[in-house]
Amino acid sequence: MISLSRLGVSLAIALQATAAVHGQTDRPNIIHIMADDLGYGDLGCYGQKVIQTPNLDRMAAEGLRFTDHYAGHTVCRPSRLVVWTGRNVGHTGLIGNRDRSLTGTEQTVARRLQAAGYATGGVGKWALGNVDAPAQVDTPGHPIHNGFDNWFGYLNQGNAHNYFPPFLWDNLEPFALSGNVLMTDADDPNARGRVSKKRVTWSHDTMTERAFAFVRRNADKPFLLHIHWTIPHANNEGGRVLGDGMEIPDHGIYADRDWPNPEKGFAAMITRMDADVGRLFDLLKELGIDGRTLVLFTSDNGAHQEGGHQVEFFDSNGPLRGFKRSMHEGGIRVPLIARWPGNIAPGTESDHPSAFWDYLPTACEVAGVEPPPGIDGISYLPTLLGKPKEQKTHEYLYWASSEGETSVGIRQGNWKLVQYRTKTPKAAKGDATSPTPPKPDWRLFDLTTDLGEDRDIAAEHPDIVERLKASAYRDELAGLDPPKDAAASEEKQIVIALVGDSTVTDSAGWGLAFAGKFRSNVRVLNFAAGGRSAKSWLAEGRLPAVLEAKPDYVFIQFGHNGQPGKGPERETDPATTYRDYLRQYVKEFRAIGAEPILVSSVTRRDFIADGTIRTQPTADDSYGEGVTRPLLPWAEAAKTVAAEVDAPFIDLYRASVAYHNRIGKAASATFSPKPGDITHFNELGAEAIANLVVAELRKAEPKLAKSLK
Ligand SMILES: [Ca+2]
Ligand SMILES: [Ca+2]
Repeated sequence: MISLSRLGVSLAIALQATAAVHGQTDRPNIIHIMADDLGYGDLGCYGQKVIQTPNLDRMAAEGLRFTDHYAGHTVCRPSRLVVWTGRNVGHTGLIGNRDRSLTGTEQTVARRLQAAGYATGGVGKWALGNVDAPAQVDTPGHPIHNGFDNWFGYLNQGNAHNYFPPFLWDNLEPFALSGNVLMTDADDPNARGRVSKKRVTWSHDTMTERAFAFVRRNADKPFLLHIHWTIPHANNEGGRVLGDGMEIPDHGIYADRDWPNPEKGFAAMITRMDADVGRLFDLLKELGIDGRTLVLFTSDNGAHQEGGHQVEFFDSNGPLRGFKRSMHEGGIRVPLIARWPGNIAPGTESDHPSAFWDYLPTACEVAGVEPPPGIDGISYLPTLLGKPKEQKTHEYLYWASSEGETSVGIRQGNWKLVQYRTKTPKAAKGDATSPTPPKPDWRLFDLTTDLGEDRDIAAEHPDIVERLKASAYRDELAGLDPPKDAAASEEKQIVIALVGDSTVTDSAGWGLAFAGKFRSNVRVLNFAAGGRSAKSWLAEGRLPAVLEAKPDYVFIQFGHNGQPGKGPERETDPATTYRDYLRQYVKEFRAIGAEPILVSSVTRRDFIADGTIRTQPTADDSYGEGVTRPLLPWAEAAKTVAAEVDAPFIDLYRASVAYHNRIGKAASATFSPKPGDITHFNELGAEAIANLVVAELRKAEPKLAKSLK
């Protein structure tokens, strides 16, 4: 029998052991290196015969090489969004290089680790908060509002084509790159501000030095560093203007080769990047942190054929079919090398099918941090540690693309399903001269016998085609066409009603953005009306329409509007009156079997920069005529009633105060329709607040949260 004291001792030992793995000082560093447009076949350790990559080959020899790792997407921005959020494109909804900004509410990998005390830094291409001018820079999409202490590099994805830009961003400040001068429209209109006429300082070198400086600066504490290099991507505009889109100071060891210049430049970029990887490992050893630093090396999508580079010149896609913009393996399968001396066995290899959305949970597990809910990723730490039996696997992997001739890719085990578009983009727009492919089709390949996806065997295995399709349709992933099938429509339909003031409306509030968060089995009906208080909304006879709609859930949020004297029955309810009305609302909705969800109002106008919750109104909160709005008491009323009647409560007040404090006034201002107004939103603001509601909903009502995308 174990005595209590013995149990105490073993417990203490167990706790010490945990602390040794995840203690403040011993927590491992993570360096995530990502090249841009580097193909599966571009490295020696992945079969490259010509381009020299001795340092990455050694990294693989000292660590683990994944043979079946996939990017988040086949082009830059959607792939990066997957890295940051741990969700595949079926859930991020971004399936092409369209503009997209983070809102400062996403639980990025950097935010997660930053909150756990990690120093967080990044260099390279950001792409999810595009800005050009200093006046625009402080947006909620900026890395510093999404978990990074520091980001040095490009914010604008298009500008990142130019490797000799006049400046890069150091957080919110422009950092001049000496000697570089942009072409103007007078020089060449095709330059589009992305080609330089004076090319002196190569951005890759500056970003690399900044990455190394970050490592030196943070060597004595746990850190997360993203080195998201921009090479060997082409300068597409430079290719058109100069005839060579491979921008590099010199061709190094390839200068004398009998190759076209773009191929010399392509090879030279990879070899130069490889040398920087070698320097990074030298630095980790010099600082004595080599053994407690996990380094990952990958590429954001498959091989490119741009700027004069031909995929087959060096066989950049290796044995795979297709390249960037394809749902075939060559567009999405990428190298992943992991090195972590003492933890990862040298010279090992894994064919565990994994993807970019697995990075976030892996990084969280390595850091001893809980991953956020609602992600698609599965940590591949067991694979890294040589414990394949403990490795959880994906039911399937999914990609969808709005670019190129293929639109969807699904991998399950050895099977790969690729959907070809029914029509060429031109034909879809009604151009009769554009050739239409013979058949809209799903093509099936067996990767174990046909890695090059040469033989479509869909006709021989209709059951497998249907099974893979059914999984994606069941999960209602973005990019599927048609959007519904029988399985999805059989699911229980849920109706949500929104009741409240302007902050909840589709036009000025979070209603519309919130509706977009649910799968198609949920209908969100918006009954909110601007300028109403809980009392005036009811007095105007709006309740019967909600009851008729037979909602399953009703979200109720008043507390921002209700200016006195500006319309029939409009008045400002004191918090105590609001409380009484909420009780009545709850009774009405419960009577028809609907579950009320009480939401506290968003924070108003101003917020406190030290993160404290304001409980007393100031002069700024006055609506004039001597009426001053109560602040927290309004939200507290919702909380009180929720507790009384045992209804779910979403504390949007605290969530929005914390959010505004985190991103700061300048960034907050970018999502309001007019300066100083933080209760009415433009699209970006509505998205941000809807994300807060969703995050709180996951905690408050997990049953309904299951229907979120
Ligand atoms: Ca890319
Ligand atoms: Ca090939």
